Amino acid sequence: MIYKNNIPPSILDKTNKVLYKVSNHPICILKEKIFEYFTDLVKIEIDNPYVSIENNFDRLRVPANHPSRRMTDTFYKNDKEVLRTHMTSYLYPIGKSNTGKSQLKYITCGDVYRKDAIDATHYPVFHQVDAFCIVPEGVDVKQDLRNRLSGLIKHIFGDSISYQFLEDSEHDDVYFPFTVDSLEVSATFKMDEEEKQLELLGAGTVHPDIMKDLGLANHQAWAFGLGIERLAMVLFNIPDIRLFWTQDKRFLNQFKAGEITKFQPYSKYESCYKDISFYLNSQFSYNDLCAIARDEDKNNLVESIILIDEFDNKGKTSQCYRINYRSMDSTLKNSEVDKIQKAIRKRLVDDLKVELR
Ligand code: FA5
Ligand code: MG
Repeated sequence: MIYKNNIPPSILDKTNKVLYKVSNHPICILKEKIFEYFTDLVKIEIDNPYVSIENNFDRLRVPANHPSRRMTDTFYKNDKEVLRTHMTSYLYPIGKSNTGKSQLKYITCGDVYRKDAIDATHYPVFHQVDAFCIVPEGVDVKQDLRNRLSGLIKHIFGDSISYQFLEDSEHDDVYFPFTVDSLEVSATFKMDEEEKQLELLGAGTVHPDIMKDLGLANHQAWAFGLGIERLAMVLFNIPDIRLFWTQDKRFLNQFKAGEITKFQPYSKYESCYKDISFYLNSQFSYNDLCAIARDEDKNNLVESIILIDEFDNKGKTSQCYRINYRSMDSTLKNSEVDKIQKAIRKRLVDDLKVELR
């Protein structure tokens, strides 16, 4: 597989924003709050978001043919480097750097990049906190991890949140190639009068092969990675993940360093939608549609892409997607929306070979 640069300008533009260091931004406020809880871990921040394919995937046992490696899922700089898709990509370089001293007790934070779905809780750039901690002999690594995570959630939310541990022994989809005894934590909370369930973090015991690779074969360590936006949306009551990137003063001026306050909604700019219907072929995937939309949507106007209708006709499957448009920073221009929609339609035919209806 030859990987070429597939990083559009709209994404490149995000790589020097370092929101997690802007002290009155919700991302940074929450990061500080999380860091504060882990007093025993060394804090490490690496601003350069480019990492080697080896550290992002190979060393973490991500199979060579795993879908997350595709050009439609990951931003490649070239055939050696990617925009980090998770903050776990430092496990090997940091863990290995102190060979002999096994200093694997750290917490890190940074912006990560994925060609993901487009909706109110997914964004191609988001922030993760990742932590690793070697436990002393005799300590139950699983129990220690669960205690720490419960403690963290209490530290952030107090008792006002209900959360669940989803264990890999009970849920097949809870899986990370770099951990065993993996688990996820999800939370139930109310937003806009609606009860919502949101995945907050993934965690587990670092895989024995990786410990061996680090020269720590006789040790055990736990690790976890959480999405800051997800927690921040609940904590600050922020309804749309794109707001974290707005330049609107009505958003930015609401928050103060070190303080957790509820977001006061202000009137949104109006939205509009355009539907697109087509007969699928076997190649088509929703992710490819999102990837195309993201490419053509240079100014982040696409708010969501939702499947609204599907039917079978003479052995062919037809789907209809609704593309919702809204700008966070200005009034939509019809001509701009039309231009994006037209470009998406064209690329659906040219690249994905679907039959438009
Ligand atoms: C990971 O990225 C693992 N590296 C986490 C991990 C670390 C597991 C160490 C075990 C040990 P996952 O892809 O599930 O896992 O992402 C972690 C969290 O990031 C999710 O729980 C979610 O809160 C957040 N997240 C994932 N995708 C997005 C997205 N597109 N937008 C916003 N937040 C996201
Ligand atoms: Mg996940």
